[in-house]
Amino acid sequence: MAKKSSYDASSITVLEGLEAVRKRPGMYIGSTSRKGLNHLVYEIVDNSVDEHLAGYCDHIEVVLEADGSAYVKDNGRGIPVEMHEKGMPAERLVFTTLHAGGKFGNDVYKTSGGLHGVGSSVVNALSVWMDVQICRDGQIFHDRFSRGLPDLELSDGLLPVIGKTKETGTTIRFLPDPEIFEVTRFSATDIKSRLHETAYLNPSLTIRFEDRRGETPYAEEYHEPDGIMGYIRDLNRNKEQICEPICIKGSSEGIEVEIALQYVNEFHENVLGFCNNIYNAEGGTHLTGFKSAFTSVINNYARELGILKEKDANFTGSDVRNGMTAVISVRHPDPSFEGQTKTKLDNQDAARAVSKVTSEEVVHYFDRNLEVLKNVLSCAEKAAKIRKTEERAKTNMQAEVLLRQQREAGQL
Ligand code: TSJ
Repeated sequence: MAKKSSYDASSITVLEGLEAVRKRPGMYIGSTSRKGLNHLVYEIVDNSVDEHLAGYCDHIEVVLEADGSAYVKDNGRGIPVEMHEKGMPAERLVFTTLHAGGKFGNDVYKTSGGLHGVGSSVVNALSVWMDVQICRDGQIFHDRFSRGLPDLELSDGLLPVIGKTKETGTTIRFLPDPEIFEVTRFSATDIKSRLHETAYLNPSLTIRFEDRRGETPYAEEYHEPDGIMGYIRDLNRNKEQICEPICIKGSSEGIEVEIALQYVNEFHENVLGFCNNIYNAEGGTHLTGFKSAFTSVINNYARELGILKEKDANFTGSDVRNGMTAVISVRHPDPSFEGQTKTKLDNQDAARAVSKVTSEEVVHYFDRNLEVLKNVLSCAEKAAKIRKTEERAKTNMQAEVLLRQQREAGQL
């Protein structure tokens, strides 16, 4: 019988790492609810998106299988399989070491957010099994794990080859562990929505989704060559549009900024922020930078055009964003997050970069599109009028309450 090699220092580290993840899964994936379960898929997909951002992958396939497992397949270069200095193939390091991502001397790696940057080893630790196929150098390499631990003995530290191929790419299959998760059924709705979002943010990527759990398989493909402009168009699809969508781009301090916005006939704003492809539910510095710059640009125009007179107060931020749908997407080399769910961008340089790009490019656009500017200004005027009426009503109400209180107290 082939004996497992005795535990050396590196396998003890692996065991400790896996144990920590399985003991406190919430620390690594947020929760063990359906949300945490879906996160396993996002975490794996984000690795393929990173490969896309590095310039080597334009197709990703995500499949939910009838047995409760999922697989993610890409046409990238394939995870490196050669022996690493730690005494195992690079691929094994990726799946058994926490924070192993980005250790291949490839700077572009990890441009996408990754789930709190924890990586595929966490998904591995929280799966009953994980199966890896890598197409590279004309060969198909295979590896397999159970609850994070390698199943296969390697000879000379080489991964087994199970076939030949002309293709390159990575396929990861995994079955989430029911010992860990409260529910083990992925939400197709949530996963589809996230994949579609990823497609909007990566215009040259195609993502195919398939759900094989039902009686008849269901498949859908996401490819959004218009990027965040297409996102805005679809968010506003069934709404009355007040102006054409506006798209601005630029970069500053090494931060790339892309903004798409459009006004619709509604009395609220919908401003979404993304950093390195990850949605920032709690907003952050990119949104504050955009909002302050946009507000001051609009106020400057309003004064120039005499819409605001000398005696008038400025429009407020929410006046100028009344009816606005916007997507603010930044690429930051070293993002940091704060907040309850760590989804609030915290970098001050992002605020400066977005503010600079917004001031310059929005002015550039409106100077050439006065009709759009007029529509935007009339949205702001309408909002300001309503706000002032409400403020007056509130003041009147407070005065009435005060009067009544004084009357009842016998003071009047
Ligand atoms: F993380 C993961 F293992 F879960 C995973 C990684 C899952 C999936 C579906 C795909 C991937 C992945 C990794 N796709 N493509 C890559 N690429 C690399 O890891 C890679 C390939 C080549 C080189 C190189 O410098 O030659 C460097 C890297 C990081």
